[in-house]
Amino acid sequence: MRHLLIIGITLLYLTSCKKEEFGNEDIIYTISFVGNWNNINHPLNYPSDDHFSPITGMIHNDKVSLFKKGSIASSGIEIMSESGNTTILISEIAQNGNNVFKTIKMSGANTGIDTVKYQFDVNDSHTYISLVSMIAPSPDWFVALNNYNLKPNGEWIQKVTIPMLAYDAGTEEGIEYSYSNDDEIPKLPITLLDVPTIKNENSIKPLAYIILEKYIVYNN
Ligand SMILES: [Ca+2]
Repeated sequence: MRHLLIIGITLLYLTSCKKEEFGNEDIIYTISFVGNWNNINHPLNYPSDDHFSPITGMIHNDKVSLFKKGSIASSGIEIMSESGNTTILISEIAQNGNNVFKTIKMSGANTGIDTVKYQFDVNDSHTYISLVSMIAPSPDWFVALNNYNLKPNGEWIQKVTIPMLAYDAGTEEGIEYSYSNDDEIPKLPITLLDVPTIKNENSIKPLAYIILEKYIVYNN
């Protein structure tokens, strides 16, 4: 009985110590956007002014999406993919209310192989990340990480490298690296990009990767 009491008091002491010492946990991720778009991986007509527009997205739950493959692009996705301007896309993200925890606003990559870093926090109600960035110059092409769950099976991912997929927004014609093209009328659904311009050996090599790494901050 006495032993049980001592064990009980010891456990209570350790538990209270841990709380006092470490406090609440904040889950933070560092994110690296790593460009992989160059004239070796994608040699056909490679442009001299290659870059990625501001990288924009959100931390959210499973009730909302930044975009859906097979659906018509929103105005925000259309303008982002055609010009790189994300003003309307950011206002669309805000319209999701409490389904979105954070809006991500990263700078663009100055060349196709630049790296851009950022960090963000998450919570148990908002475990998904979505990101887009225009492939520039292009008609309406963008790279994306769409609806990626950072806490599958109840555990936060420690570190992961994910290839971004390339999409055609379906809003502008053209198969070359060019800003000036006719509009698609009517608009076509968003599809995975399938043009000769950035194909290599019959497959599209990733134009960029996202690296996500978790760390924990303790608040007293
Ligand atoms: Ca297009």
